[in-house]
Amino acid sequence: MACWCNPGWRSALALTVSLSVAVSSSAFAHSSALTPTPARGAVLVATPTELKIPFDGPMRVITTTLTRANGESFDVAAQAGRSASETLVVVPPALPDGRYTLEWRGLSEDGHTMTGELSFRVDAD
Ligand SMILES: [Cu+2]
Repeated sequence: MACWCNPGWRSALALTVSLSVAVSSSAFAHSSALTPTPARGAVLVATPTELKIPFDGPMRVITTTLTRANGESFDVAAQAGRSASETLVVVPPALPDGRYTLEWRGLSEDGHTMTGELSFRVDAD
């Protein structure tokens, strides 16, 4: 979870981008992501019907990107809400087995850019 209004966080961001999942529960005082569905790191036996990321305040999600570990990307941008919402819902296409990361970027209610990600695995076999 990144909020650009915290100078200390801003300077540390470059070092911690890859650890955004680990720090997502840190106590930054802005709209932040709550427990997603599926859970982070979940292993699913089928494509999830939807990916849900609730927030503790209004978030206007601007971009969503779903990528497979092999670099393949899936078009889910149209699922990003244009107005502020307290839940991001992404309906993925049928996903072959693999590890996936959903990355999102949005504007918190205070106007600051927030980012986050949700990783999971699909293993139908
Ligand atoms: Cu902020």
